[in-house]
This record gives sequence, C-alpha cells and structure tokens, in this order.
Amino acid sequence: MNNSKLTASELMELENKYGAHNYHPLPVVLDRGEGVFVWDVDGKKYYDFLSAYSAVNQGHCHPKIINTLMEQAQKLTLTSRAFYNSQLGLYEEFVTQYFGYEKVLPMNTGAEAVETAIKLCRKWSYEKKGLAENSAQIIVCENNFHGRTTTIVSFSVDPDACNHYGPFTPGFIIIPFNNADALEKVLKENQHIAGFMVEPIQGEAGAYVPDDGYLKKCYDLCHQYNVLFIADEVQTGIGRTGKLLACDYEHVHPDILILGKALSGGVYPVSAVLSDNEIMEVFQPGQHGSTFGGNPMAAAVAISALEVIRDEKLAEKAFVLGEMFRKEMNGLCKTSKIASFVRGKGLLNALVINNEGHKNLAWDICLKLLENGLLAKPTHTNIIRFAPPLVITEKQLFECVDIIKNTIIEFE
Ligand code: IF1
Repeated sequence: MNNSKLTASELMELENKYGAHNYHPLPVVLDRGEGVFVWDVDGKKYYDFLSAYSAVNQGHCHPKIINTLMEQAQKLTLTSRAFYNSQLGLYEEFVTQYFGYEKVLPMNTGAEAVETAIKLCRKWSYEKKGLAENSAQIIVCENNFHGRTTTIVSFSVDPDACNHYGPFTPGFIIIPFNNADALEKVLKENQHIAGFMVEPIQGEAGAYVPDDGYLKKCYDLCHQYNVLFIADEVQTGIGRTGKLLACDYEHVHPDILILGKALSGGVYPVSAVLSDNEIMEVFQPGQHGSTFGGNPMAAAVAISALEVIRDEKLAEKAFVLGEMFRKEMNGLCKTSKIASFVRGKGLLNALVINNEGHKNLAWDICLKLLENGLLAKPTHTNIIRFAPPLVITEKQLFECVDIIKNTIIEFE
C-alpha cells in the first residue's frame, strides 16, 4: 500500500522538485513488485518488461533472496575489509566455482566493476606483459555502454553520455562492434594493447547481437597478441540471454569477466570481477578496494541470487521463451508498418520501430503500453527494449505478446 498517502502526481512532483533531472521516467509511480509484476501507488498492476535493466532476472522481491537479505540484515551488514567476515569467503568460493575462475574481486556497482577491470588490465599489462608505464591502450567498441564514471564515458561515442565531462581519460581505442578485422588491424599496428573490452551483446545500443563467431574470433585474436579479452556481462550475464553468460554461446571463457545487476537479484548493489591468479595477483594489499565491496550482506545475497538462477533453471527458460517471443514479434513485423524488426537472445530483446514522420513514436507506444499494463522504455529514440524477469511463465509471455501486438496495432 502507498503508505506515504501522497498521490502519484504529488510523488512525481517531489522527485521533480528535489531530485536532479538526470532521468526522464515514464509517468508511473511504482510502489510494489513481485515476480514479473509491479504495482503503482494506485494499485494498478503491470508486467515489468524492463526488469530494472536486467537487474531483477530472478523477479521482483524473490522470496529466497529477500529472506537471505532480512536474515543477514539482522546479523551483520558491513565490516569494511579491514577485517574478515563470515560470509565473504563462502561467497568467493561459491561464485568462482560457479563461473569457473580462480579469483573474484567483489565490488558494488557495474561501473565500479568495469573500472576495476580497467585497472586490473592496465596493471597486468605493465607488470606481466611488460608494457612501458602509462603506455597501455584498451580497445573498446563503438556504441558501447559500460557505465557512467568519467573514465568510462571517456570512451563513449554517445554525446548524452560524454558531452561536457572532459577532460577525458586517455588510453582507449574505439573500433566498430561486430568487426573482428577491425580488432586485428589495431592489434597488428599497435604494440601497446593491454586488453579488449566488449559487451557480448550491446544492450543499450538496442540488443545488438553480433554475428555468430565474432566473440570467438576476437577471443582468439586477443590470445594471439597476448591481450586480455574482457567481457562486460553486467547486463547480458546471469541467464538473461538464454545461457548463464552470453559468452557461453561461443564457448568463450573471458580472461576478465565483469558481472553486476542480477548478481543480487536486484535487492542490493553487488558486482564482481572474476579472473585467474596469474592476472588477479597483480592486485596487492592496499592497491584497490571500496568501503562496501565484499560486505557480508552482498555476499549472502549474491549466493542466494545465483542459487535461484541455477535451481529454477532460469537461463534455460530464457532461451526457450526468448525463441517464442522473437517468433511472435517477427510475425508482427511481417504485417506491421511500424514494427520493423526484432533482435536479441534469450529474454534480452529489442523491437526496432519505424518512426518516420513520428519521431517519438517509440515513446508514445511505451505510454500506451503502460496504459495497457506493460512497462517498457525506449532506448535510442526508436528502439523498445523488451526484457521481462526470467521467471515469466509461457502463459504470461503470450499475454504480454498480445498486449504488445494490440498496442502496436493502435498506431498502425
Ligand atoms: C543508467 C543503460 C542499460 C551496463 C553494462 C556496465 C553498466 C551497465 C553493459 C554499469 C549499466 C544501466 C545503467 C542505467 C541504465 C542501464 C543501461 F541504459 F544505461 F545503458 F542497461 F543498458 N555495463 N546499465 O548495462 O552498471 O554502474 O549502472 O551498476 O545509467 O541509466 P551500473
């Protein structure tokens, strides 16, 4: 229940008045979530097709994860890493074995994990590969999204993400995504490459799925040139694309793996960088860290969140339901003048809208979807991301397909 007793518009007004305007939310005030559903302050129920950008793969307020959170919250929440704690070692053993690595460095947000991976890659390149100090270059892809710190936006090509935030951090080379020849060219011509960082599927760019074999080709090129292959699976990982990791589709085992979001099932900020000893050992005491990184709450919650993915077979479910969803959307695109095409893997999908003559069509469709009981948000003007929690049932998925189809038809 909306115990603040304020109306939706009063609550929106408070956010407007006292909050920085760094977002443009859809006009809905959410108050409760459970599984695939969220309710607004007036008690209206919606299907959540954004899943907090794939942070609630396990569904909103998953009981197992919430119970762990509540139990740990009454025991011990934060100690700092000045001391050991009773949950961290258990989590470190669990998560490293879960993903097949020797070491994990626990952080909190995705951006912090990306920054950690950048520092780790650079340090490795000086201390193990032997690059000259401050010469390291990391290759990234156009249209990337890896977070919003000053260093990360230094290698963004999105004006909204990087304009007026300079001076930027040097040491990054931007190449086209889904083009292994472009990677090979830079590796051939430049002796100072430390790593190649890539989202296996570009989420923010609109579920941009590279050609089959692209990741493997890049992985092999990196190893041919003694360069670290860094996978940012903050959004694509933890079952979202129909495999535990999107890299699993090509049997690529990243040298450095970056996780976040659903690592906690959306109940607590938990991120992680995984690698093997040969790389991770360049971090010595006092050389990296964070106040909350590796806290007992995060450790306990992350174990439960990963157990849910495994025990409820959510990656496998996402694979099957994703195929069904894209089949239905492809059918829609065949007859629709405005739904152009769908792309994605598992339950990370995006519908590309033909917004000729109606620039904000995708936004207007999302407003109508909201009215019709489904929450989704456009990315890059004409692309609507559809990413429900992986706990959605087949019946619910088809109900949502109908909502999407009937909504699109209203704009034909
Ligand atoms: C926002 C986008 C998605 C990410 C990948 C690292 C991070 C993200 C692949 C950083 C975060 C979030 C950020 C959030 C919206 C959302 C987003 F639209 F911004 F681009 F998902 F696509 N790597 N993505 O997707 O993780 O620091 O946020 O925990 O900034 O509005 P974070």
